[in-house]
Amino acid sequence: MPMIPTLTAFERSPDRGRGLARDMRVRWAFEEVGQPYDVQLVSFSEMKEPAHLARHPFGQIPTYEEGDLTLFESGAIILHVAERHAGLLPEEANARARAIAWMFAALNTVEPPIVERGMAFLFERDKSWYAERQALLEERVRVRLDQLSRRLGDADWLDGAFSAGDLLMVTVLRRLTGSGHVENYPNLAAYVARGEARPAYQRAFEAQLAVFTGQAPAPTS
Ligand code: GTB
Repeated sequence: MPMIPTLTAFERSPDRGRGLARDMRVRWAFEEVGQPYDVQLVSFSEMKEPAHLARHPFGQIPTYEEGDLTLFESGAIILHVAERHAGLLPEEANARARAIAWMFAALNTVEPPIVERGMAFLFERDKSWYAERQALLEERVRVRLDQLSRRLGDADWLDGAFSAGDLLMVTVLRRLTGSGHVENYPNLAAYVARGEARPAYQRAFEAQLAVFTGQAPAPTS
């Protein structure tokens, strides 16, 4: 009997079901490969208690538990899922290595300036120096989007077929929702929309939204 992995997610996501927290990307990966999963919802206080700190040293979500394996870090979880199921990484060795490079690029090169911008907006907006800092942060995001847009060009995905690299990149770009940044690059806006249009994305989105609305997601065939 195969074990069903359990993912942890916010009991009350501050994004009110917009799918911006990092459980969304793991849900999407599970849906892409057809892996059923359970979700354990955790409150902000539970995340800092010993039971959750044993799963996640930094007291965050998401985590992954399957049998005697516990993982944290959304990228590591998705790599684990992608290595064990077809659908998120190419078979051919070099193409697979390049797709993994895009996973790291999403998390290490594109996400940091986006998160930094978001954190400054949330926590530093009332500081006297915010306007000056904001200009720097906006510029850093623009530089990365410019580079990414040029590399994507008119391709559908970053390197051939859709991969875990695209999955992560789309979720990272979604964190700019409402900022107008992505809309400045029609090819990136279309890229995000292509990701969001995937049936697996939509099932994952509905499932995380149901946590917020309290309604079970519609059954899928
Ligand atoms: N590097 C880790 C990973 O990729 O898994 C980062 C994990 C992380 O930042 N988790 C956040 C968390 O648990 C949730 S996703 N924070 C609680 C804490 O640190 O105490 C970040 C997030 C939260 C909320 C929104 N939102 O509301 O829009 C978006 C993103």
